[in-house]
Amino acid sequence: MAKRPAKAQSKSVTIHDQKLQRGEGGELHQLAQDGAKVLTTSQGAPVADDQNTLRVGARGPALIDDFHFREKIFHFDHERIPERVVHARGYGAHGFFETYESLSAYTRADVFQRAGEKTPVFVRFSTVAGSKGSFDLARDVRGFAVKIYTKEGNWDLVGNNIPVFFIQDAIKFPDVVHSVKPEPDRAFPQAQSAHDTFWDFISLTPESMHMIMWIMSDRAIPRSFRFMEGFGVHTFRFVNAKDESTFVKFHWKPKLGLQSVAWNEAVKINGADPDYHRRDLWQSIQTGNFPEWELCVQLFDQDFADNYDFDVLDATKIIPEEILPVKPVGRLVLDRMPDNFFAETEQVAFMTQNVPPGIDFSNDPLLQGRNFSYLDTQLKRLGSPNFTHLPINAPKCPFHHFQQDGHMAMRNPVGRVNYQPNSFDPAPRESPVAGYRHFPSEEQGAKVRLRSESFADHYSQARQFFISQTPPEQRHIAAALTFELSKVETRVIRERMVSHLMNIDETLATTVAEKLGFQSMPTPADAAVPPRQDLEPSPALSIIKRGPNRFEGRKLGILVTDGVNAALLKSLGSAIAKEKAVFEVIAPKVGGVTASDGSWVEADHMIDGGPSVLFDAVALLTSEEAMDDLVREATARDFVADAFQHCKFIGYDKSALPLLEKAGIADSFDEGIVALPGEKDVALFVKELGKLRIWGREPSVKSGKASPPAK
Ligand code: HDE
Repeated sequence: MAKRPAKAQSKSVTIHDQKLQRGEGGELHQLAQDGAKVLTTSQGAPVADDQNTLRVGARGPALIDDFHFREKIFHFDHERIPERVVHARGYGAHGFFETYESLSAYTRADVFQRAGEKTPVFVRFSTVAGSKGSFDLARDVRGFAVKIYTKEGNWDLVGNNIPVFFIQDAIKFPDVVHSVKPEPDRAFPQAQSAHDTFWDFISLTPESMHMIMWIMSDRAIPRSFRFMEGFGVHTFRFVNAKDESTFVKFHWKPKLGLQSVAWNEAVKINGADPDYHRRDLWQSIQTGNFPEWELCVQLFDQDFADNYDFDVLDATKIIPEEILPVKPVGRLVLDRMPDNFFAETEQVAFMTQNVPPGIDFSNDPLLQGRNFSYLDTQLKRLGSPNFTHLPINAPKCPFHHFQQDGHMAMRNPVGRVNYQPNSFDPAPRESPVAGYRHFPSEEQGAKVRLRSESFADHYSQARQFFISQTPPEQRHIAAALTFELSKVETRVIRERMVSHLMNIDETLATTVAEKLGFQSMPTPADAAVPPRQDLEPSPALSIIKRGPNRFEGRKLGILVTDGVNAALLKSLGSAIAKEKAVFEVIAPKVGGVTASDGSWVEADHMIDGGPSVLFDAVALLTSEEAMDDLVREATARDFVADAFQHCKFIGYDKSALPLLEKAGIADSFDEGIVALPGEKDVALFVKELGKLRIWGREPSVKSGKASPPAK
């Protein structure tokens, strides 16, 4: 006998004798029998049965009378909107911007007038190349887009975590993006620059060399959004009440310092937790550890611009902080996750052209192109010119205009007047005083398609970036280039790239060539302008030189077994909390373990689910009786071996020595492998975690040679 579909336990309502509840907005909700709100259609009709379609008899055909089913499936079929062409994968949060001091001497932007004033913001971080469902730890630039809801309109500072860009003119944007995206005939690789078309384009585009140095550096694999810088990239203008202009570059500096992961770690994180960056932001905000950045500005006048070594309109160049210091002008705090990812993070529409009075553009050809592009993209993606009606995109200040109608119009102008000029009070009027005034820069010249000669130096700052890095960071750049180019099948592209590297740093070029197995070195690429050798290193460009020296905001992974020393676990936990860091417990079974004093310790992960790549440092709090089993677990051995090869601190109870041995590091102890308790006080161990990595370990790991025992 055919099985009959079960009749749902539908929450039926007696419409004429219904219970009602008043909602937050004063609206009345019908209540089901158990007190929950009654499910309705989008037209508001109460639904009696949401488990079965309407049909003729229990086993008969479906009926088109079923408006509830039709509406539900129709809506589901239209749930997706086009993902962003670039920056498709992203994650956002709400917060506020707090102004430190009045900048009225430079700008009349209302947001910068009063010390201590807080302005609401929404920030969206993103990767660039991958699609919406791609993993977080791609080697890629990160978007750092900030919408500041000022009292004089929304200001969108749509930046990246790298202060330069691949190209100088917006007309090349479709090309660079096409080249990095999956190749069109085969639709792979996803979220990767390591393939022929990207490096083909890059090797034919010398202006990208400075960006290539950044993107092959650890900046492209950040530990979390919380530990990365943001940059407005372009030169903008501040304009004050007297219509005087000052050039400005914007920088966001993370309060907790910069931090990145190792490439081998990134690859493993992508498998273990593809949402690693999302989860990090979610967890830190949900637990009240609100991430914070300082907004800093570099301010300069026309005279500086005229005399600086490079063109300030060229987005492939920076002004080193050592030449022009950065001035902190406010702070950004993210303290609230969106209520709904789609409504806010997916539908937020950033546009570089959103600027309030007092902030203006320069002639940077990339910025000019962006100002043109972002409106199109929002119309395509959100499907209606009324995307500003979505709460996430609407200004939070009063607004009055005569735009009307169109798809999804939610607020048309009220009243009789929808035109200007008009003679009806109180219809809105323009205001020459309060209104946005563009800086009246004088422009002249022939109508040409021409790249300025002042944009021609493509190598000098690439070199400056490279020589500003510490030896481990330089090794990572060489390794990244080698990895990426090893995935390029066309030999001539690899050679072309190395010929560019020769104009940047000869040792870098020869290292990469040697690791790729070149038989001979190519000749250096033709350079439009001879690369300068005299630019001083800029220490501000190195992540390691500006290390945080504290473990605050980081995460320790504690591997425990039955019999874990309860007192040690407790003191480690409180030392971590004192440092304003967090820890998670990893155990053979996720249920937990019994500690030495008989207490039960809950685990956050089983070993397979909590590999050491997810943590900034690890501790092995094991017991002798559990060791026999533990050393036979491949995942436990990987936990330790990975922590070691990723140069992390490893604290261990002496019962864990057999595990260290099985992981192949018993003869390679260094200052980062610390017996607990004993060798060092637990609190001191936690303090030392602030060094984050023992980079000195790296060369021996790479060459497979163990370093000599430290003691
Ligand atoms: Fe974008 N960029 N971009 N871009 N960009 C977009 O707008 C574009 C550039 C950046 O979290 C798109 O809403 C052009 C530089 C971020 O929603 C699109 C050019 C920088 C985001 C677009 C550039 C950026 C975008 C795609 C060359 C760093 C994500 C979806 C001139 C300063 C914003 C969208 C978010 C997004 C165009 C270059 C940053 C297609 C034409 C340089 C952070 O409009």
